[in-house]
Amino acid sequence: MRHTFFCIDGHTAGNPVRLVAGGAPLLRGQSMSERRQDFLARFDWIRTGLCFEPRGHDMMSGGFLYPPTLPDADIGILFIETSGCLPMCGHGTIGIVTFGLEHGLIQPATPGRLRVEVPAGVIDIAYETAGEKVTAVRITNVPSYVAAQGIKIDVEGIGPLSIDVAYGGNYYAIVEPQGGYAGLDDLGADRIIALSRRVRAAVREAFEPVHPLDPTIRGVSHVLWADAPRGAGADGRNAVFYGDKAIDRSPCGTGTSARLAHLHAGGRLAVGDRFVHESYIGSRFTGRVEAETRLGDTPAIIPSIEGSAIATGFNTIWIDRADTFWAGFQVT
Ligand code: PYC
Repeated sequence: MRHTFFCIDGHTAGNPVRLVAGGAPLLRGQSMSERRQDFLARFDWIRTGLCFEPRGHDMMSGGFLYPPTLPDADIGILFIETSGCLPMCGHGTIGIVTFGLEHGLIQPATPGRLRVEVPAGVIDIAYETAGEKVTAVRITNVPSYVAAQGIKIDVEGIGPLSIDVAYGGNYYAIVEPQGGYAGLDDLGADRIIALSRRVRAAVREAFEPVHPLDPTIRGVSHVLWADAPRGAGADGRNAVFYGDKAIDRSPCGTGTSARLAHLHAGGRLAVGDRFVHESYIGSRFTGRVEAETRLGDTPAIIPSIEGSAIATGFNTIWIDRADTFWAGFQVT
């Protein structure tokens, strides 16, 4: 049996986004969080088939548009990527919203604004256009907070590290320059990947964060290596590791949100402060601490992230059950 998926492919600040515009499965659930669980239980082969080789690659990431479950939302998004279905994805949202608007798949009630339901909650979008193009997307993200500070681990190849864990839609182990970590250029891409796997495993052994309001969101999934900025006008640089072999080519929307919460908790950013974040390849998002809030009993912030995306083409992908590799594969 052949399953056909009509996709708009592109990238946000260099990281891939595959908007699956046709072929989304019908999902059960009263919220995008419940639909995420249903997708993972019954349709995860669509994610692996579209994200893993031979139809995808180690960094592949994207999502589907759904009607929202909430009356005041314009649209719902379910994210897919190599590591699973993320509760929230910043670069993915910027790409999906851009491609959806440019191709008439999203019809905003108020031009320039969208309310989007994602598994992690509800986010607000403000976007700018020039003619037919969407030129900038600002996400006012879900409440973000610091879950743990000063977790001590000892990692083969880099030595003792002190790690903080922060949430920005996913949970991040944040590594700031210290001891054996002198900065991103000192490590290089191959070592970042090898060390990130060990850092994530060690942090997972030490601590499991659980979202205060949604227990289905738990556990450290990403590692954010923080560094000083490289280019003029930037405030910081990072490399975010996800899946098993990926470094985000964008500055990472949920990673930047977690970093804003982290810097705010440490008194290094105040409400209203902007933070221009560079990615490993030098692309940028502009973050801002919009407000202080609470997530249950936990102090949190509302961060925003702004960036832009480019569509690169249409891609009609078949997953044919007669193909040995119909559900995709990864080489580890
Ligand atoms: O932009 O939030 C993000 C993201 C998560 C994983 C890769 N990018």
